[in-house]
Amino acid sequence: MKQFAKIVAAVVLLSSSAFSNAAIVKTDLVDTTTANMFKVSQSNPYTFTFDFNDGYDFIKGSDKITDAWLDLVFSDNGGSETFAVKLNTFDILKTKNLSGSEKVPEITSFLGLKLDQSLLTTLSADGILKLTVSMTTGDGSFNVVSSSLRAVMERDVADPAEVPEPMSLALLGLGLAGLAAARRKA
Ligand SMILES: [Ca+2]
Ligand SMILES: [Ca+2]
Repeated sequence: MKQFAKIVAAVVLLSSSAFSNAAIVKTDLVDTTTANMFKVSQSNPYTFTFDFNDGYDFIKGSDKITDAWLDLVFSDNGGSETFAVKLNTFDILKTKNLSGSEKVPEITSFLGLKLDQSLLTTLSADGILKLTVSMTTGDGSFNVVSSSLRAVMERDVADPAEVPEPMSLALLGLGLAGLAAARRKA
């Protein structure tokens, strides 16, 4: 009887792994804007809407976005200013003066700003996030060179290659039954 219980447990384990035919497929999504040196001043924020519904293989309500990062590239050619970057209403970056002078304009990059869970949930649900870059102090300006939103999307798919055929399952069952019979005889 003990032996029989072991065999039953083995069959249940094999069946459950044979039937777990769903697979998660990961895809990288990237939405990039070249902002053409958009000039940000106190009266002129830069806005851009990242939208994975527009030309991407993203199924709203079904696919999940599990990770995402914002990349920003700015340039400045002098003056003292501070700025803030929002995704929707969430402050993702607040920083001090960008370096660079009239003689030596400089490019400053902020790469891999990781989105927190609340932003991931929103992005996952809507496929959309609105970027706003505003100057908070200073009376000059700076430029947005580019901005990118990179995301990892997960989709549950049934993988036909992993679906066992009824015959092979039946053979497996017969094999195990045979094994059990052999053990009982021994
Ligand atoms: Ca400036
Ligand atoms: Ca500056």
